[in-house]
Amino acid sequence: MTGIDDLIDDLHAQAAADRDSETTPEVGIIMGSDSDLDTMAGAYDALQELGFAEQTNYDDPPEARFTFESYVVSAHRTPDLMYAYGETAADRGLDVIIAGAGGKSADLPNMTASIAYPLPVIGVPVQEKSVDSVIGMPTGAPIVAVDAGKSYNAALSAVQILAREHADLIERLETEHDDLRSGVAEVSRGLHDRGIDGFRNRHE
Ligand code: AIR
Repeated sequence: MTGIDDLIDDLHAQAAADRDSETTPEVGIIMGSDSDLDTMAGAYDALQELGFAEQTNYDDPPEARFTFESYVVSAHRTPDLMYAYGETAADRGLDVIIAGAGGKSADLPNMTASIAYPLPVIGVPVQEKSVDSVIGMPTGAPIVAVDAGKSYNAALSAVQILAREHADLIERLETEHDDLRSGVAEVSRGLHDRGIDGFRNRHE
């Protein structure tokens, strides 16, 4: 069984390893519980669509140039792991963190933002009732956040941040946006040309 101390030790060892930034994940996805996974999977979908690969072994990066990693880190059950993750994030090569938590005490995003500062953290309130606790930060302690459940947008925002440094990501974001526009065009024409009944029954 993996203990929390082992996870914490691994994070510190990775931070000390001083790896080339091309071999480390650019984006870290963390969530308060594995029960958040369905909601946080939107970030996974967006990153995959933008050509990011998941790095599951820090010492053995995938071939893709851009990668992300994912962990469960609970602000309340494992505050020591949260602290270690935030504290080592920049030295481990991360450029941006996407942090999701649910419930009324959704403190992982806001606390990680404070610990990892000045690394940007994008908070995802997993439920509507989590919004206030994710975004309610005092002056001088910033967090960027998306609406409840919008982890897909959190990933797009993360890639927008990365794209300031990596021009080829701009093109991927533009292609993503063009696909979105084509999708609207397709349903718009379908709705108009088939009419409402025809559109509703189009798969029959
Ligand atoms: N949570 C986990 N540790 C601290 C907090 N606030 C959040 C999780 C999840 C919710 O509590 O992010 O959305 C319920 O977690 P669980 O594990 O009981 O399903």
